[in-house]
Amino acid sequence: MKISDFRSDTVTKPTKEMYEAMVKAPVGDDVLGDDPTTKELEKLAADMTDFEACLFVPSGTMGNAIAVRVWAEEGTEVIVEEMSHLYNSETAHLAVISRVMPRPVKSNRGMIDPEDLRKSIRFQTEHRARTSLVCLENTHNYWGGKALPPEYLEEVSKVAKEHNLPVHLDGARIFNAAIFLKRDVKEFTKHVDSLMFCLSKGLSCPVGSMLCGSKDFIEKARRVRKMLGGGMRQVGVLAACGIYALRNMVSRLAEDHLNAKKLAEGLAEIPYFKINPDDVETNIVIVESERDPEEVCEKMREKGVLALPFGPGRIRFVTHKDVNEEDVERAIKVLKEMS
Ligand code: TLP
Repeated sequence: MKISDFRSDTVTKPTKEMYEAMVKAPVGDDVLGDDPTTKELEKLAADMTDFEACLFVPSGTMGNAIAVRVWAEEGTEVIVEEMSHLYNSETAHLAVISRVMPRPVKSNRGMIDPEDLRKSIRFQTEHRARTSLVCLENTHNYWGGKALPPEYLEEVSKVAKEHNLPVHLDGARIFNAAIFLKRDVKEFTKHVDSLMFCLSKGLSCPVGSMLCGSKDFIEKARRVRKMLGGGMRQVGVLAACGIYALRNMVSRLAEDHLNAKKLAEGLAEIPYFKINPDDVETNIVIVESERDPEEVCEKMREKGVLALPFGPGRIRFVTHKDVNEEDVERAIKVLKEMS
């Protein structure tokens, strides 16, 4: 049976060109600093994001964990948006690896009000831990792929700077934000001190994320990556896919956004779903379901359509290069038949 897989953009398979690039990639031992392809990817990512340096890491989670560990002294507080991936879905590395206290702050569509941010910043006293870092997410996964505009990041950065705080951006899908808002990725990155973005999501690489920052930050990050067991050897075979993706896979994200919109329009017609298609900006579609999400997803699976139960009363569909308009139509048809 043909499968239409909307569970995540992480399910994307490498392209034929990526496999070819893997075969041709010159490699060396990257822990010894000898892998030319990884160096090329790190340089390309730094150029595209306008940071001094970048580091190839195995996953987005490790990239975020390293960033927090580098920026935040143990026993301090890290401000996180309440629904962020970093706070909710990275198996508590804030507590376990960095030994910091998360201070979750409410937001509207992933955007913490700068005034609320200001009020959440704490100074050290005999009783209190000081704030050491502010983390944001763009696009925002659990808010349904919302894109945070550069102007908002600028406002946040202003407040953070007033208090001498670095800002880390979980930009797992920053290129989706850039494509949706029709802005260069550099316009976002100039307002943050470090960025993590994923190659293994909509950009379709098999593995890998990039951590970007100053030379000093990346030097420290390299040590933490090694400590966490993320130093890799002939990793140029994977970096080669990243180079291909950054050069060729970014602009096509617009197609995923179009398909997500079409999917949302169809899902809006299902009687037991609630969704406003106007809210869908990028490639993530989250519907509220009156029927049990687990049961709905199981029934869809039987018909070859996959989506993820996404918390109480919610189901998430993600569009990506390996689902097309036909898959979208099929998903809507299957759901209509189920109602
Ligand atoms: N997100 C995954 C799941 O964990 C939910 C997905 O399918 O969307 N930041 C953001 C905003 C993410 O969405 C994810 C992965 C990560 C970080 C972590 O990346 P990985 O999976 O590479 O560790």
